[in-house]
Amino acid sequence: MQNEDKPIKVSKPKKWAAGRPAVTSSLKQILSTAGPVRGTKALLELNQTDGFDCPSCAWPDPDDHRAASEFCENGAKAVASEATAKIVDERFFRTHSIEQLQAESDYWHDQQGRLTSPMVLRASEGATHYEPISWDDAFSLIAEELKSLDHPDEAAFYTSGRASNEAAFMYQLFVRVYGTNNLPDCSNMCHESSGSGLDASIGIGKGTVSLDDLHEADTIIIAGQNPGTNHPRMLASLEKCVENGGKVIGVNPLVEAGLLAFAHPQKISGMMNRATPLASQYLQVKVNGDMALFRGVAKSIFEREEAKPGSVIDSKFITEHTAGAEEYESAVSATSWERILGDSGLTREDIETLTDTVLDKDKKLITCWAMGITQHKNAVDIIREIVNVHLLIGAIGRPGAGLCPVRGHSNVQGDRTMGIFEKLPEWFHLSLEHHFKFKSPRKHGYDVVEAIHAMHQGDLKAFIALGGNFLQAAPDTNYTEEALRKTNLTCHIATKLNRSHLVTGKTGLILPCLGRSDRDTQEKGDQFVTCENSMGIVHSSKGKLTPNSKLMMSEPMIVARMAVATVGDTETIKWLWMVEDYNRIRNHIEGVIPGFDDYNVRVAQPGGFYLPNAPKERIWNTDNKKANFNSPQLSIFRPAEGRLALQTLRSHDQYNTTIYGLDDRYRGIGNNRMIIFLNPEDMKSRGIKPLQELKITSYWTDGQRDATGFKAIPYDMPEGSAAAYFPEANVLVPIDSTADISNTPTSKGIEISIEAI
Ligand SMILES: Nc1nc2c(c(=O)[nH]1)N[C@H]1C(S)=C(S)[C@@H](COP(=O)(O)OP(=O)(O)OC[C@H]3O[C@@H](n4cnc5c(=O)[nH]c(N)nc54)[C@H](O)[C@@H]3O)O[C@H]1N2
Ligand SMILES: Nc1nc2c(c(=O)[nH]1)N[C@H]1C(S)=C(S)[C@@H](COP(=O)(O)OP(=O)(O)OC[C@H]3O[C@@H](n4cnc5c(=O)[nH]c(N)nc54)[C@H](O)[C@@H]3O)O[C@H]1N2
Ligand SMILES: [Mo]
Repeated sequence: MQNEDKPIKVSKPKKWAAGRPAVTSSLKQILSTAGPVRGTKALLELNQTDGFDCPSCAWPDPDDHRAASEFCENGAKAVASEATAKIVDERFFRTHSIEQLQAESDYWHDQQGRLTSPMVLRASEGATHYEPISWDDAFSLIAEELKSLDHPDEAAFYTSGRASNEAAFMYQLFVRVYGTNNLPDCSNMCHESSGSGLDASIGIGKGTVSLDDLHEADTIIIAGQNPGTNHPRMLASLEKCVENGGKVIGVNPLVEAGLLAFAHPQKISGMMNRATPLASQYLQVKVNGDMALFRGVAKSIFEREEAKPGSVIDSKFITEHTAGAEEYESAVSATSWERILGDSGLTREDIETLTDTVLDKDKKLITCWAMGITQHKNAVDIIREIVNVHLLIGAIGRPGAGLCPVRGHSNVQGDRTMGIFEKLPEWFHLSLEHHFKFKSPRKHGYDVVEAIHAMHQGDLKAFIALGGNFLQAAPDTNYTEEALRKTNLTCHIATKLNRSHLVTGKTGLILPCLGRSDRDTQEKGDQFVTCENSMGIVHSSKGKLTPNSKLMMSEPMIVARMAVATVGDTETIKWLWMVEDYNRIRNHIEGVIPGFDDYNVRVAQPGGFYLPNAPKERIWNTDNKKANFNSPQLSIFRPAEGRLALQTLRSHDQYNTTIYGLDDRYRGIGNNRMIIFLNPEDMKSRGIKPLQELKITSYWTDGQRDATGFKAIPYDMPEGSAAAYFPEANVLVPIDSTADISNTPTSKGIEISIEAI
């Protein structure tokens, strides 16, 4: 479905990332999509202190020196996609039926341009096309539906991580005043496991390092993350670390070009394609072999300490700051080397070499991770095992050392800080109640997977989404589609057309909103919004481009209008007054959430400000006020005999469900997304030839799921593993296959078999 007619091209995977090809690719994309004038203006404003924040990933900008081109290839693609001059307007919907739109690919959808008018699909009345609707009527329709429900818990309010702090704060406030905590968000499918694991271990669900720490680290381990594609600006920090004498270690079943070497596109040497080697050691773990690897490092550390007491472990730190070290030591000694090597797929030498590096110099260790860790059944335990290793050597809360979950969406961390959370902590409810004088509901809401089930069972009747592409991002596409169709109302606040807009409840609404790059003018003049990046820095973002249509509305305004129509103003909450000047929203945020003192003053400073982060000061806000070791038995996802472990990942030409192109340049794939990477031996033993078309079957306790049309690509990866692209492979992810504790779909650990067709 995602392919154009051109034949698939397969070439050798690349050995380095960025350089001139990245610059050429960004320019090509921005010129063809946004045009020279709009495109150049957009790029010049991107990530400048007075410009707008890149809508792509959450990697921070340098605190001090920013190049005139402080963006990466994939940031440029994201901006090009948003800044396009093409529009999807009333005429577009008049000439394209839902059926026609459904037959088109996600790639085609994104290419059509920006949504510019509010539209309604009256599906239950047999409508075949979206029709125009006025903003007033759209808000009345939403309010009528929400007010007609038996209970506010029959509605759910999804958020994708691009929403600004201001939009997110208003949204969660509206939802709680309305009376529910049904606030599922993309985080539930993303770093929820990091939040759960880190909260239990160190008392905060966020990372503990800054860019300076990365630059001065002795060792940076990068596990389950592909920064060359998904956080390209991170490569500049890794290069700095290496130039300063640090080492980078890659942990990944696939050899990812961006971890091998980097040609800095803002340096002359980089533009000459001269690349700095990055990873000094590359560990091709088995899919889900990471917990065993980190346990192996811990075992080696204990053994070395025993051989030379007092030389390896940071006993002072452990005594002063941690709990559970003894249990952990027993758990580690009860784990055999045989098990560690079997589960990780690595050799003893691999693990000893890694331990040498970790213990070298001042033991300034940083571990970075992303979806290759968080989207597994035992994700929370893997993350806590990573923390265990850091605690053993005191590699947290000191310069150059700490934990670095690398967040995805550009403001996903900020949205959670603002209260987009179905399990909001009690202090936050109390603070909202104190500040706004209303009764905040306490019953926990649905997360993403629970919301899908609730829709399926008829318990959720209205689904409103502040951004995102719920249908394509969620697991088990067919089941999710059935669920969405059972609702009365689906409503998407969106910038671009996507497949979720085509699978509606009885009535479907599309509300076109401004994006990051668009100028946002309200009653008191042009506004800026604020975002929090992966390192807890809150900074401003001001759109500069003229919006494609006067009909488009800002997200805070859409939320305010929805709230006015549904719950109305109260003594303390004046919705429209708040959006006249976003400083007023920020004043309310300051009144509710700690760490935002003098918000408007501090965020006006170039670069913004850091939110407080207790573990950086070695303060642990856990129940026992200690950093906690976690001592479970080793766990691993192991498919049955003859089956494979499938992980679903991103190509170089996509932003989650938004497909910018059909190539995956670093992995050597051109013109096609319907592929499955396989180990050559696994192919041989099954008699599968390169490019042969396969049927993939996934297995779960509730039965099997099939997907067809995936071409086999032999690739350097451990036996027993397979990889296919998200979202095409989401049909295979069973709805109930989720991580323990965090309930995140196990998008990186799916049991499959393959068969030639
Ligand atoms: N250009 C671009 N940028 C993005 C995004 C995008 O789609 N495009 N998405 C954004 C979002 S929301 C997110 S969350 C991040 C995602 O950033 P990543 O987490 O880097 O994204 P994935 O492609 O899912 O990559 C997962 C990596 O983990 C590896 N992996 C899979 N299973 C395992 C395992 O068991 N162990 C180990 N060690 N590795 C494993 C895969 O081989 C792959 O390299 O990027 C953000 N930035
Ligand atoms: N199998 C599998 N599934 C996965 C993953 C995986 O690795 N494998 N990754 C998961 C992860 S990490 C994530 S974060 C989720 C992503 O889930 P989502 O965040 O729901 O998906 P996106 O593709 O980022 O959403 C893209 C849509 O957002 C809208 N949009 C873009 N910018 C804006 C804006 O500024 N405002 C508004 N209102 N709308 C905007 C556009 O209409 C666009 O079509 O997917 C998850 N699903
Ligand atoms: Mo994500």
